[in-house]
Amino acid sequence: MGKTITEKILDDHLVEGELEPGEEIGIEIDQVLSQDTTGTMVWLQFEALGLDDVQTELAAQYCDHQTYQFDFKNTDDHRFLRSAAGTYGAYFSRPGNGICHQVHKENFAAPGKTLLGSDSHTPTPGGLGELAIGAGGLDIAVAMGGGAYYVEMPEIVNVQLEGELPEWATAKDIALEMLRRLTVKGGVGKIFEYTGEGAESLTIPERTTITNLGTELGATSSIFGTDEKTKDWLSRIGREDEYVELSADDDAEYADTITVDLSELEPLIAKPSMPDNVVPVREVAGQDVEQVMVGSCTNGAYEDILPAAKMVEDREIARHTEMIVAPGSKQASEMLAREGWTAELMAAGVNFSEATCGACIGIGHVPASDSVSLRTFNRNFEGRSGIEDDSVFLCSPEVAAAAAIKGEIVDPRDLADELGDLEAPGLEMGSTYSAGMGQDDPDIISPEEAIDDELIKGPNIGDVPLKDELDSDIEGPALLKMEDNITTDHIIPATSDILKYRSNIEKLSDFTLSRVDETFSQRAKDSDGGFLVAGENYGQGSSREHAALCPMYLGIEGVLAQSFARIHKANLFNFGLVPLTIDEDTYAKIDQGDNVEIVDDVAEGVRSGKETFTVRVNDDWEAEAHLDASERERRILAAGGKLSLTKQQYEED
Ligand code: MIC
Ligand code: SF4
Repeated sequence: MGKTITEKILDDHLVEGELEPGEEIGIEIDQVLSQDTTGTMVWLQFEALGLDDVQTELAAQYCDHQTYQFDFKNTDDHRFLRSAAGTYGAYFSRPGNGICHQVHKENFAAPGKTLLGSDSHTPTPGGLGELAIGAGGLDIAVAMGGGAYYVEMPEIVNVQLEGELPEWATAKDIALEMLRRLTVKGGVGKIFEYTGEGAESLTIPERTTITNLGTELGATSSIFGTDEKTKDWLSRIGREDEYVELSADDDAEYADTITVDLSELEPLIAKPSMPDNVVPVREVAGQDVEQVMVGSCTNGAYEDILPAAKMVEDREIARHTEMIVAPGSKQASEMLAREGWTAELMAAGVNFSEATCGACIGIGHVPASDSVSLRTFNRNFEGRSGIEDDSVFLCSPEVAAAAAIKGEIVDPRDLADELGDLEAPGLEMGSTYSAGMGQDDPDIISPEEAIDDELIKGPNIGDVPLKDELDSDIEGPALLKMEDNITTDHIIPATSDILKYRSNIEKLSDFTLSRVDETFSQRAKDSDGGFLVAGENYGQGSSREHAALCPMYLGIEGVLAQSFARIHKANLFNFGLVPLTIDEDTYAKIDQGDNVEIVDDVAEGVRSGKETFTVRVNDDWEAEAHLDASERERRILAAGGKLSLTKQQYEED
């Protein structure tokens, strides 16, 4: 039987298990990446594991989320990361050099390789044919130490792209169409493989926009094969020798096939406050827009910003609208400057941000109260922009630029009719990439050029908390009951006042679930253990392991939810919290404050492979709760988390 692209890469990297959907597999990791806000824990855990050197082909540490360094704590974090990269042998990308996904794509991502990253949008270089997966920091630390990465073998779904995009429809609209059809849960347990003549017609920046947004579907990863376009892109940046041919066999078998006819697509937009709240732009046209942002790790390449620049060239953006370009990398900023587009954008009234995540997580450019912000980003979860009742729409750079010109949401086709001289910019590749970036970039410090050879820890950098072995009796109050689709932004928000504590769990845990209930962390501290209760897709969004680590630190022992997001569930195991699945009726019946007792011996049940546990609520009624865990995950849980277990294993070896 023929193989899919994913199966070919997995076959080359498989160290344990079989490629059967649902089975746990262990794979060898070639490259790892981490960023500043998850990276501090990655290296603290690497240190706690007693590891000496990076064992993967390549590790790269980026500083991208908190580059404004509002507080010395951010700067100390960055210095600690530089010292860790130097001490252990990773590349270090300096603050301001750009967002990890864009910079990694430009410098290191290579077809046929595996990449594991402590950020949920790690799958971005899937557009180049790399099999890239997001995970929690502890998984990254273990992989960097040479350990395999374990994941449930996903179903491989083929997305057949037919036809070609019409004028004004873009790669962003392909991704938004996928979200409209499948929702934010539609990709859980899946890898999407994009093939067909439509896929071949897309350039690398367009493909990486689609693979980046696969994360919003909840997918394990998304990938394209390689072809002339891949070769051309790699040769533009002086890495043509890294090209490998990669395509699915003609008789490859997929779990499912989704067909998207590109010629039928039109400009789309995701309304507040979920990326799957997608409608045609025309449906929401006419709303006043106060802010437009073009950039981020989704649409922050030079080729993403260029269409917006061409649209505003020789025009002025509306007086009451602010337009900000937030390039994904310094490379993109540099090319815009070299090719004259920075001046054009400025002349039109556009402002620039440095190449940082910034506004995407509520750091800078917070929208005014009760106003509409149009962004080319990938997430618009409520409150993420830095203001609680925000109104953030997600769209393509073309739709964003059209709104900036008109001052209101408008389908660019209608704006073109109205203005008479506005042409669809189309996509043009840049011609001034600097070749061999990874080697020559002054903002990337290679392991050979390392500045430090020991860790430098400022006063805010804390220790990694450890949990005891799993108890036999688990009983406590349902400390908080939450709804469906609770994001990690709800559990541990990412705004600047909180982000500075990512390396200080004691402080950070005070903010746990504060966006849902301000009194939560105090209540958890006052209680001797307890549970969280949630609906479907609990923990969707980011890879931040702090969303499991902080509840663990506060003494939470388990989460009862209707379903879990993939990375968050793995993080719960990694920090020794029991993730139990309950049905809709049980969810509806449990109230906040109810006493929940797991009737069975939990430690024994976890060890022996027990799948169904009985929960007794208020000594009054009972229900079933399920533990869906591999043998390895059970060992992790029983040991009180992956750090304890891995340390034990290293000691035994
Ligand atoms: C995000 O987009 O939510 C983040 C901020 O990049 C996170 C990582 C983090 O919380 O540090 C992610 O996507 O994993
Ligand atoms: Fe940064 Fe936003 Fe991308 Fe996360 S989604 S990596 S915060 S730009």
